[in-house]
Amino acid sequence: MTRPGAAPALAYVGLGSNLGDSAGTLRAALADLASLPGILSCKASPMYRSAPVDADGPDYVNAVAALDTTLLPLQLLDALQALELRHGRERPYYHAPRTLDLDLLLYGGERIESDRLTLPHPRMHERAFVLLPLHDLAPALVLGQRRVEDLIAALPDQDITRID
Ligand code: PH2
Ligand code: MG
Ligand code: MG
Repeated sequence: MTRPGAAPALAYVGLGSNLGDSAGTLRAALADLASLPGILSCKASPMYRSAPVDADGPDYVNAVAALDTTLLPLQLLDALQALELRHGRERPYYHAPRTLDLDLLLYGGERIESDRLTLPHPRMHERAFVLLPLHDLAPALVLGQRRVEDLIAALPDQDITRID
C-alpha cells in the first residue's frame, strides 16, 4: 500500500559502497531508485570518496539522494534493502565492506523508533560522508535545531574528497 491521496514525502537516502566498482554501483543504484514504483523523482548529490569511519576495508564512495515518494517509510526501507541485495550486498559482520549500502536518513519530518528503523538516522549528524552530500542537495536544511552547514563546521577532521 502506498499513501493514497497524500502528498508525496521528501526522503533522503545515503548511498555507500567500498567493494567492487563503487562509483558504478552507486550510479546503477541511483538509476534503479529513480525507476522504482512509488518514487516520483530522484535527485543525486555529487559523489565523495571517504576513508572508512568505524569500519575497515577500502575507501568508500558516498552520495545522498533526495526522493519524492508515495511509499511509506517501511515500504521505502523494504525497497532499499531489496536493491542492496540485487547489488550483491552481504552482511558477514558489523560494518563489513559492502557493494551497496542504502540508508534511509530522513523521511519528511518524521521521527520513528522501531526495531527496523530509526528516523532521523541516529548517526547522520556526525558523519561528513552524509552531511557534505546532503548539504549539496539541501543547503538550508536544519537537523534538530542545527543547520547542516553548522554541523559540518563542527565536525572533527574526516578524510573526504568530492570526486565528481
Ligand atoms: N558506512 C558505515 C561505516 N563507515 N564510512 C564511510 N566513509 N562511508 C560509509 O558509508 C560508511 C562508513 C556503515 O554503514
Ligand atoms: Mg550505513
Ligand atoms: Mg545500512
